[in-house]
Amino acid sequence: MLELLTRLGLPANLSAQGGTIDDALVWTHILMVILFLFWAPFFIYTLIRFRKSKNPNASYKGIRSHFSNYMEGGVAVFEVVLLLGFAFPAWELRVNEVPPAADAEIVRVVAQQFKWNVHYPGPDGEFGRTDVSLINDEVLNFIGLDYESETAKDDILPPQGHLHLPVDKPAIIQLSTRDVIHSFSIPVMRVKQDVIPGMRIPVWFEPTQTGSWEIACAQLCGNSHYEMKGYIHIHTQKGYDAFMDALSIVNEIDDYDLTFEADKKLNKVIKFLRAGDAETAESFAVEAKSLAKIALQEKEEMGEEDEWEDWDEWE
Ligand SMILES: [Cu+2]
Repeated sequence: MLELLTRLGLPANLSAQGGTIDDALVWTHILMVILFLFWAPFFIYTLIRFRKSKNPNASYKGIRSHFSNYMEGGVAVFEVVLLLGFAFPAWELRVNEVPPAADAEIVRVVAQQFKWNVHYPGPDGEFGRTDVSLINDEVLNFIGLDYESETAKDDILPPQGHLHLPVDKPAIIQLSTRDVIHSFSIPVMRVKQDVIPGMRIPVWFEPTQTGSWEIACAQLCGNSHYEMKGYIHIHTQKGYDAFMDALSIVNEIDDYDLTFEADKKLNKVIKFLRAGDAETAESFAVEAKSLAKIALQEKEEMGEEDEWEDWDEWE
């Protein structure tokens, strides 16, 4: 049945915890197929058997047998089994058996019309303070990060719409939104969660395969809802570590002329993950990291003086 559903368009499950969702899907479809095989012929039979030309007058007695009661009872029992046997345990796994934070990647995702903002705590493991009053799209501070706060200094904010994670490690995503209700949906991870204003809602999943897939917004959130598309990139652990280190250094340097080469390699990582080649992606991530380190050295050697010299020329 799962194979049939996959052929009909169900995306592959590439997560460790998604199997419970698929079980519930499969058994729901089995019940529906059984119901269809009984009800559809029965419906056609009644259309012919009780047609107006043969039955000009309605029967005031109706059916006397209890057969239909037993059938309805059977369907109800099946539905109880679906709920108690599949849906409740899947939900329990999702909300009660969250992996311990120490063994997981913890990332914040902040939704906005019509983008996904991804926020990593950086090496210190602590998210910098955020405040809605600090949100300023013109200086690209989409989540209102307080750059004055000590814990914010090492935070990593990749380009909007790109979520990076390592393979075979649970990820806990803390969801929040700047504006309206959105819905964070990654079909291949069997994750879909509404993002509600004023709340921070955790979801978790464990990717089991490297590569790149789509994140969708599954809640009609405004007139450009259709373009609220993001990407989830699953790296090897080594590739992920190097990629995040490189990204962190590039953010710190904050000078495109210096980080141009490293940026090019970072783009290559994404390109190769999309093509399903995580090994090549990993080697590009390692290269990006060393290029970023070189750029950082260059910046330090240049020092602050040069910047002021440039400034004088303009005056
Ligand atoms: Cu949305």
